[in-house]
Amino acid sequence: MVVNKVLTLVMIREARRVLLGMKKRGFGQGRWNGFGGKVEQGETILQGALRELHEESGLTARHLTEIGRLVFRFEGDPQLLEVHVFTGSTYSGEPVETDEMRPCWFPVDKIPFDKMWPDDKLWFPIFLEGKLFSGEFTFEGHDKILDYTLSQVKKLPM
Ligand code: 95F
Repeated sequence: MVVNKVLTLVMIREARRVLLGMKKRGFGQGRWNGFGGKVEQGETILQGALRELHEESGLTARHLTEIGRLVFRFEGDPQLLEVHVFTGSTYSGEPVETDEMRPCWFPVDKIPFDKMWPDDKLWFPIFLEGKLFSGEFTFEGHDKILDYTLSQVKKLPM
């Protein structure tokens, strides 16, 4: 039986800038993205988000709040990826480069969409407005979105 994979994605957001990491290896290598990854057995989705943020960026977030729910289908792969998107603005520590990620602050009007997953340019505007969103994307390979739905929502489903 195919079990959907649950992943997290964390964007640290200050008033005019967002912290992204350049993925140095593995899935999404060569692209800027938030911090995140697989939720492990025995941890909640929020705990997974906090752990991955710390492992990949060196930051300890004080509060994270879930702002989006994204489901990805890659053509030919039966497994759906369910990504829980979080944001927060209060943290301790300073961003550090790790084996996995090279962190960098980007002004909100200079987000490097041409070096990010192609869905990001679609939902980032909603995120930057401080609103909640929910979407589903079907990819062909890693560069092409075949079809998608995306909407701003009042609440995220449990
Ligand atoms: C974005 C993604 C993906 C896509 C990669 C895996 O960790 C969670 C984030 N992630 N992030 N913005 N787009 C298509 C691949 C699922």
